[in-house]
Amino acid sequence: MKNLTIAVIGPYGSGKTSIVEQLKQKEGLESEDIVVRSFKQRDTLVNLVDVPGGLDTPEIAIAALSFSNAFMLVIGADNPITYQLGEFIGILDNMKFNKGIICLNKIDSADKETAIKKLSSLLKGTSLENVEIFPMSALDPQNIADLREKLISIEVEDKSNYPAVFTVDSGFEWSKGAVALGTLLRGKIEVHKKLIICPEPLTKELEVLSIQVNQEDQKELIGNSRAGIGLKDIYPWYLNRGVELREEGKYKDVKEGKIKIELSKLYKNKIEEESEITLINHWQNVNVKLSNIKIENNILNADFSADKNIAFDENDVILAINKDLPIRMFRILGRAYIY
Ligand SMILES: Nc1nc2c(ncn2[C@@H]2O[C@H](COP(=O)(O)OP(=O)(O)OP(=O)(O)O)[C@@H](O)[C@H]2O)c(=O)[nH]1
Ligand SMILES: [Mg+2]
Repeated sequence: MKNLTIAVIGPYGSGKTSIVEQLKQKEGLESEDIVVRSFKQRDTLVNLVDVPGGLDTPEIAIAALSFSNAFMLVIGADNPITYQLGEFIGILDNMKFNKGIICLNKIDSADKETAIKKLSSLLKGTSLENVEIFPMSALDPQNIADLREKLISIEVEDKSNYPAVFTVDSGFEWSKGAVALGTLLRGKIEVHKKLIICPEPLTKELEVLSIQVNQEDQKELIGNSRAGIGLKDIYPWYLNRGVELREEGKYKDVKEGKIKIELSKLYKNKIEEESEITLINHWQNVNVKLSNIKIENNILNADFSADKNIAFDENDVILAINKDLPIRMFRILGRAYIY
C-alpha cells in the first residue's frame, strides 16, 4: 500500500474544503485548525490535510507542508492573484517543494484562460514552474474523479530507510499507557521498537507496544503514514503537537547554536541584532533570538538562542518566519539550517 499525505493549502474561500469533501471517503482527525480526510484508490491511501485559508499566520500551512509529501494548492479562478497566494508560493518555493498539483478551481464561474495566464507568469522561476495546473470545478464529478487519479499518481521518494521520525498531533489514554496519533514521516517503526520522545525536556525512551492504521492493528509502519502508536510509560497529556518520536542518536536537539538562513528575495524587512524570528519544523514552533548577524549574497549567518529546544535531523526542511509582521507583508525569511 502506498501512502500519501497531501497538504491542501490556498487562499481564503478558494474551495479547498469543497474539493476535500468531494474527494473524501473517510473522516479523520479534526482539530481547531486542520481537518484530515482520506480516500483509498486502488493501492494508494491518500490523507488530505485541509488547512483553512482564513488563518492570520502561515504557521499551520508550513507545518502541514513539512509533514506532508505532496501539496494541493487551490486557487479560485474568480480571484486568482491575491496577496495570500503570493505568500503560499513563497513558502513552497523556499521549501523547494515541487511535488503536487495546483487546482485552478471555480472555472464554472470564471474565465479560465485569463486566470491561467496570470498564474503562469507568477509561477515563473519558482519551484512550482513545472507543477501541473488543473482547471476544475468542485461541483463537477468528472473533475473530482480525474483529480483523484492525478493525486494517486504523484510519485514520492521512498524514505523507509531513513531514521524514523514520527510527529505527534494528539494523544489519548490507553489501558497500557497512551496512544500517540500522528504521522510517520520517514523510516520504519515496528512493534517493540524503542523510540525517544523529544524535544527536551521531554526526552525519554519509550517502547512501541502497538501500531494502528485506520483502526486496524499492524506489526510494522512504513512512511508516510498516519497512525496511532501505543506506548508504554507515558501519560497522554505529554503527547501534544510539537512532540516527536525519533531514533536514539539519529537527531539533534538544541536550544542554541549557529544558524544559516537562505533568505527569500521577497523578504523586505531589515533583520536587526537581537531580533526574534520563529523556526517551524513540523508542529514544532520555536522562537529564536539572532545575534552576530552577517548577511552576504542573501545568506544570513548568525548565532541563535531559542525559548525552547528544537529537534531535527538533516532531512528536515525548517522554515524561518517573522510572525510579528502584519498580514500583507511577506513573512517568510527563508529556509533555515541549524548547526
Ligand atoms: N461556483 C463554484 N463555487 C465553489 C466551487 N468550489 C467552492 N465553491 C464555493 O466557494 C465558497 C468557499 O468554498 P470553501 O470550500 O469553503 O473554500 P475554502 O478554501 O475551504 O475556504 P477557507 O477554508 O475559509 O479558506 C463556498 O461558497 C463554495 O460553495 C466551485 O468549483 N465553483
Ligand atoms: Mg475550508
